[in-house]
Amino acid sequence: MGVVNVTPDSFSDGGRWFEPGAAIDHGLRLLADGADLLDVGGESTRPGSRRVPVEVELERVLPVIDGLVAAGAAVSIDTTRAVVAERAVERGAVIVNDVSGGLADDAMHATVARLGTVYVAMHWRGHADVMDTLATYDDVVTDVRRELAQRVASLRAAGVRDEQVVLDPGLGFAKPGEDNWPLLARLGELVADGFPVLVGASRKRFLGHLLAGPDGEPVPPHERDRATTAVSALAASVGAWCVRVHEVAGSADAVRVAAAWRGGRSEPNRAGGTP
Ligand code: PMM
Repeated sequence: MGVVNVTPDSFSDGGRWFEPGAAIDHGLRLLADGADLLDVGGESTRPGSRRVPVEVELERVLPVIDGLVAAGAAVSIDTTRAVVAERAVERGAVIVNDVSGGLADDAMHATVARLGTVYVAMHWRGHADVMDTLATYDDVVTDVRRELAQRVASLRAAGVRDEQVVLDPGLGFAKPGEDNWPLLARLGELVADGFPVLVGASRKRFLGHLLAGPDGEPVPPHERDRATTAVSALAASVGAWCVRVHEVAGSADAVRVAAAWRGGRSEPNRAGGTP
């Protein structure tokens, strides 16, 4: 899944693809790099960021969805708002990616039941302006799995079918640095819960801290792509269904390596066979 942020302020690529034409071109480049899905978002979830009005979110994402769907892309809409999800699906989006797992909008689960699309429920505890204050866990992996199970119960109660549901541990969301590593180390436990799992580690702060030099300064987001690729390979090797990344080419290779590694054999490239 390639990231197409149509925002002026996302932490790693804010402002770079803010014009619809630039965002569409960027999405097409990610497809050429091997993305199977493009995740279009119009609201930054950067720690500390403020919400944008719904009209602004719609104005940002709809023209970009139109352009990418017209080009044949499978698009997911990255939103916490039911109305944005609904309008995006009307325009051809096939997945609703909700970083709040439905907690930000009471109407979301019923909307997804009606739309019938795949729905990514991410682990979340609060909006970006407060999430850093909500990061208290007994055991982060157990707590995240339990809270995701509660999201699944809410989805079922709203009439969403299990086949629609993808779960995501929500790396970096109400999870400061060190809390992210147990979630990756024990990703197999989440996979074993039985739903497809999406992992969004791309360029996140905990990777910047991991790669810090002797001065302790985290490396900047655009220098975190090699580490992101490593996460993609490792996540895929324990059974993740999808990795959400800004730089696609490396991760596309990584997940193919992981698939061959897991299967003990290589599969021909859909684009025309192994070279
Ligand atoms: N992370 C971001 C945005 N959307 N969606 C899912 N499902 N999982 C994530 O981890 C996730 C997400 C934040 O990253 P960005 O600001 O670079 O898009």
